[in-house]
Amino acid sequence: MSRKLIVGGAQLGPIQPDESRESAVARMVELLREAKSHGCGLVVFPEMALSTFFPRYYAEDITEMDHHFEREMPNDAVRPLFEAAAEADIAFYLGYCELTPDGHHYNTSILVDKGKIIGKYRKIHLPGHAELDENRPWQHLEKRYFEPGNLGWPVWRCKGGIMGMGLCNDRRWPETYRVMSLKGVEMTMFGYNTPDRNTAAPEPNHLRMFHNHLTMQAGAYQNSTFVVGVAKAGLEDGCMLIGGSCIVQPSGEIIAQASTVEDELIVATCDLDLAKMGKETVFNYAKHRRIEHYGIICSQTGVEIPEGV
Ligand code: CDT
Repeated sequence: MSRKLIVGGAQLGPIQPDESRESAVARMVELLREAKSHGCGLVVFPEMALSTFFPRYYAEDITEMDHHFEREMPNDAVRPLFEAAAEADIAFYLGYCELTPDGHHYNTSILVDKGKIIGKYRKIHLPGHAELDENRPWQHLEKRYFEPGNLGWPVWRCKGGIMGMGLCNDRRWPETYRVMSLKGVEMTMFGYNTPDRNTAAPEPNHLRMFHNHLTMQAGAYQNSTFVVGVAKAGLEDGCMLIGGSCIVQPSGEIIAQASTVEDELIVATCDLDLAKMGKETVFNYAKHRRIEHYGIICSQTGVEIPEGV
């Protein structure tokens, strides 16, 4: 059986603070239709795809930001996306802000197939700061508004492959990839919102895009997985977010890349067996990875992969 999967990266241009969820969802449904016309079986949307990147704003009372959070998924505003994807038989990754019934706030992504949520991830690496920093032109208050994710890095069977999820800053950390890779991940998906400058340090701006691709290409190669990284991009309320959404194959090469900072679909045919090849040769862990000599114990080995639908 062929393990070729046509994958779409559905980059979104800016979502301004006054744009409604319904409007953002309509834009995503449009990209999903385009993906259908390319034969996509899987589409990846950005981190926080239903709202502006609100951690750039400070609120003393954090509940003032609760209107950016989803209390149920899907809800009425998001249901058209679930329905359009189910009708098109397209699985999708969606990043959004989750407010649980017992009051916990997470930066979350879900994997949806056939209209059902088959996987959920809550962001572990929350960048930025927790208190107002008046020296910055804008804030990055993820540590204020979110709790660290508590679900680990599971993987799921979907569309003939083994899928994993991370969110934005997670893509910069090798353990994100490695934990999922130890569970056999073949396609690792990230949504991101990355400002085009580092307001915490004097770093040349061009490094933002360089590091964006460097980390995902290295993660793909060293863990023999496809990586799909999808941006929310462009000028959001005075803050420029980089684009550069891309699909990386397990060799580390980029096989599709966005050329705008607007709504844009990128597409690549991904032969999932390419991930298998690396796992059986250069990165055959059982053969070459001698953890008894590293002096570390990895508690993540041997975890069973739950069956998807
Ligand atoms: N959303 C997100 O995680 N953005 C970060 C910005 C880092 S600067 C505080 C990123 O790693 O791209």
